[in-house]
Amino acid sequence: MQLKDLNLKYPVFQGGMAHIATPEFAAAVCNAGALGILGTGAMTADRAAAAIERLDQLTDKPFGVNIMLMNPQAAEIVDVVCRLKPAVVTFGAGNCGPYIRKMKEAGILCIPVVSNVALARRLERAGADAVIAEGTESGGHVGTATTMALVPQMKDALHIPVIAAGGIGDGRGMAAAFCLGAWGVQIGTCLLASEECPVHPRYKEAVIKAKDSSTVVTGTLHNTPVRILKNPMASKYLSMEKAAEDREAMERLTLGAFGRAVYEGDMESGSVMMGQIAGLVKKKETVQEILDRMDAQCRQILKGDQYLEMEFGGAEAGA
Ligand code: TUI
Repeated sequence: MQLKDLNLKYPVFQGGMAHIATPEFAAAVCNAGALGILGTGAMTADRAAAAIERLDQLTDKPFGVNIMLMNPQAAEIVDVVCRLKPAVVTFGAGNCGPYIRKMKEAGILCIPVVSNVALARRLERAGADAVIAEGTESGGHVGTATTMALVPQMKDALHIPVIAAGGIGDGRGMAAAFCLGAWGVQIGTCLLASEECPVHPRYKEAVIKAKDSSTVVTGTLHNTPVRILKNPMASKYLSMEKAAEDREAMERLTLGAFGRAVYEGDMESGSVMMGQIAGLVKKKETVQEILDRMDAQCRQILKGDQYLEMEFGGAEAGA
């Protein structure tokens, strides 16, 4: 099994966003021609099993399952996927090395999300089939390197395909990823305001209203950097970090905060995860419209006419 055997119409993965990437949402992405991925980050193993079975009923296409390694039931969810065998499993927020062998024996494509080259090399040696190189532009749990810096360095260091993630919100970002050597892209933020996305309407409005400077990274002090919308909760959290306040008090602030944002639309005290390209999202569209538009724009750019026809005023190059 290889990436090309997924027979995707578009080389696009949907980020496995916990609470957000439900079976219905992932199925909509699959049916629109990309790889839909179930987000099990906030699920128990039993709920993950039921959700995988539901997604399997909702699409005939191959799909993925994301396992968030900070989930206390991550090991049990690995057993669930080995039994139910989705085409792809992506891993986030930790080192999936110990699980790779077992999953490959089950015939599953194993694709960790990584934010530095050292871990990517280790996971390639452990048998990963590809990596998702995620830049700090992404929403949620992030590393420090940007997508622009990370993708070519991953590409040079590895033999397996590299999928670019972080800061990709339209066909320009997608084309840029291919120029950096990516096999495909993973997107999340630009799907948040889609018709099919199950987040609260106020979450969608917040994405549409966001600007380039609307997100901040919280949690660096305790080694769990998370990019979220700059709202009163984020500001309070950052000032507590600055004052190096008690960790428990800070954890109380974020406890359940992501669920409050997604389900209740709490944009004040909720943790509203989104990436830096939220400012590119201007309106509600269907997932199909978003993917078709990205693909058309990407193809247009990669034909190369724009660059070749540019006038720099200098001597003729490339002749
Ligand atoms: O996992 C993500 N994004 C996420 S997970 C999430 S849920 C959460 N909520 C609050 C705190 C923490 C998590 C929200 N968004 N993206 C994939 C990703 N994985 N980005 C960075 C990493 C990563 C980080 C450390 C991968 C490996 C890693 O390794 C640590 C080690 O043990 O070497």
